[in-house]
Amino acid sequence: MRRAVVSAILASVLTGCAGRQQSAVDPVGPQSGKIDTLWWSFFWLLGAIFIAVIIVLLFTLMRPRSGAEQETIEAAHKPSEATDSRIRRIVTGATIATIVILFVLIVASVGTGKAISELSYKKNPLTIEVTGNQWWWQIRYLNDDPSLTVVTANEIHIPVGRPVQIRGLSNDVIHSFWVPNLHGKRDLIPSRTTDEWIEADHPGLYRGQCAEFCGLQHAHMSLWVVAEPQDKFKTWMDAQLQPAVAPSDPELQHGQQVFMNHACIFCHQIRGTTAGGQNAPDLTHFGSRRGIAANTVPNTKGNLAGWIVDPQSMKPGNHMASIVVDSTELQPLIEYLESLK
Ligand code: HEC
Ligand SMILES: [Cu+2]
Repeated sequence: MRRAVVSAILASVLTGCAGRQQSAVDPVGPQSGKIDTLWWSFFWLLGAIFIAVIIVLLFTLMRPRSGAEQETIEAAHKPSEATDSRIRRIVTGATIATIVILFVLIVASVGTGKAISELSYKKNPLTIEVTGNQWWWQIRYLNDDPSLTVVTANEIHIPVGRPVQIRGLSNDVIHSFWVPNLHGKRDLIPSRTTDEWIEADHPGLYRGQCAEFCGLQHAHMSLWVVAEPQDKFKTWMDAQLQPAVAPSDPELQHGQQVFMNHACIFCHQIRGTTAGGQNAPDLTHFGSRRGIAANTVPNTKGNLAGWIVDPQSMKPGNHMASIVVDSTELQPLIEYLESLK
């Protein structure tokens, strides 16, 4: 109860969002559960010490003193034999207690780190490669069969109750993958892979963000983890494996042509079309995603229009070029991109 109240206060201090509170003290998986236990043991132990110190301090300051006890400065500097040995006992005791407590904390901390890294499951894990880019996340579901590899951006779907191996990479600078409800921070380092394991015990929407300052738009580099039951996850996966549907509606066909006739194709890929750019978010199923530009804004037609017309005003410094799209061509382009479910 007490714990729930403190949790709620801490969580409400953190960002409010559509999903579950983004909070390290609201764990939904075994890894974050262990981190949460460690956090609370530090909190209660160190909190108790702090309160004990304050009580002793107040007690000393407010202790009534008899007139005889008012020592002169000289007397204070020359304590009697008895006082001297008492002080020595107290200081020795406090030093030993401090060392023991610090040792206990180190053991708890190292133990938790070890326990988390040993959760490297062998039973049927799902491997997802997460690549940090200034300032968006590329997500690839790896498969031995390349035709079953799924590429998406800024939104990771995982099945509930199944261990997931996150294989972290970076294309430019050091980023840090952090979904507090699921795990601690993990740096993504250029030309190195870092692995971590996550698992969600409950379905839900968990927000994550880059936790290592990575340049101008670091604060707009967030992601969603969508944990869903196995059957829903499979439906999503099957849809993602499909190439983009060829539009039959004339307006959507027009929109597709607009995309293909502009420089969009040099950066973005839409599988099933000739757009094969590899240095920007894959748009094959863009319409099914929740956000635009690493969730800087929700994915709505209005926001998409704003993004295409002037990406630099929405997310200054980001690496999407401002492309002039004729006003008559904008609407079909938006309709087309949003139809890519
Ligand atoms: C120079 C490369 C480049 C060109 C050309 C380009 N983009 Fe982008 N685009 C990007 C990058 C990089 C991002 C990610 C920006 C970020 O989130 O920081 C992006 C993001 C997007 C997104 C949001 C994707 C998501 O999942 O968040 C859409 C939609 C988009 N671009 C559409 C277009 C359209 C339409 C065109 C052509 C009119 C275009 N882009 C041209 C590089 C480019
Ligand atoms: Cu980053």
